[in-house]
Amino acid sequence: MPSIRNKLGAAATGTLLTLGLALAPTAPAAAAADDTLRSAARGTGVRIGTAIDMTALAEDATYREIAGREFNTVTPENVMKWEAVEPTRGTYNWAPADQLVDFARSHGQKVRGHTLVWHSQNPSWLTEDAFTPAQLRRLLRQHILDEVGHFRGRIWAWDVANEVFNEDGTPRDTIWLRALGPGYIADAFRWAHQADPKAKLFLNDYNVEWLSPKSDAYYNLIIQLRRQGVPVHGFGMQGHLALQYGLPTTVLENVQRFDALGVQTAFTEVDIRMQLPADPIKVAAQAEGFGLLLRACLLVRNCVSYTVWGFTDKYSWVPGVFQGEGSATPYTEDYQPKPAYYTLRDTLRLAS
Ligand code: 9MR
Repeated sequence: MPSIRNKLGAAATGTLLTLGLALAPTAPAAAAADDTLRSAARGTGVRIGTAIDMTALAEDATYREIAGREFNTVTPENVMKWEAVEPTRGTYNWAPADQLVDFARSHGQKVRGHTLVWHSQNPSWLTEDAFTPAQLRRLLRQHILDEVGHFRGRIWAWDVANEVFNEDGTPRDTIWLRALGPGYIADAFRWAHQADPKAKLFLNDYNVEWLSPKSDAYYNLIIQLRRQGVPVHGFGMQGHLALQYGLPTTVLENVQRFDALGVQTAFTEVDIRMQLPADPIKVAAQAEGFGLLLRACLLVRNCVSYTVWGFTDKYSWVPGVFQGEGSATPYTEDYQPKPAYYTLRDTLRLAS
């Protein structure tokens, strides 16, 4: 069977020739609306999303065009994190996050809010001062009520608590665990629910896409929270994979067990990095990985979205953090779709 890419390429070329037009070199930016990921996702019950870098969105017209055209949900990569919204104690800066919410609204996209309680990207005034546990609890409560309240009615789903477990399934040692004990997680969900009763509230982490002590910890936590009546609605699996460790084999079983609990699931930050340079085998393996996670999502009832952590290598976080690694997203730095892009679209089409 010819690849989707070839089939579409031939069709598109034919149409353009009939019209007497030349194929523009910037073919990806000029793709017809019906050839997009979001049109392929229509009818599948799964939204297709991307993290958005607000600087790129403001400065790069091609980035903006593809972001608006290909995806029907977006997640702010950084601008809703605590250090971004409250850099100085008591002074909020909502402007960049508001801009994203406006962009989403004008492009018919839902927004995943990210993230309310985390050990990272907290403002220095919060982490460096010697607050008492009672003060920290009040600060966390106020932060959640203020932020969720600010966006009330405009956020589809919140990553309420992010990365709260270690690899062995023990609670991660954070400022919150130390001061407030493990109950801070339930509190965070209750406060978020109070501030926006309609938003879907998620736990979110990496290395939880397969069966492991870490994903077991989330499975057990969700059971426990729901038994206590805590409003937890979903489990987000980030999906930061690396080809050199191999593709995981128990993703479907893992997603299925969360699905059976009756909570929503989502792949929230998918990217698949590799040791550079890329070569055709790595590129093919990467496409397989993107497809593997998407198929697992499409095969269960309550998996609601699949978000890539940036759609172009041009702004990916990976090379800055993992030396010698990169090429982790579905588009090259100059916006050429990779096999991973076509695998995503092909897979969505099979399910629609
Ligand atoms: O992509 C984000 C990058 O720009 C930030 O510098 C980094 C800081 O920790 O956070 C990155 O996003 C992370 C996300 O918020 C949570 N899961 C892991 C992501 C990659 O580090």
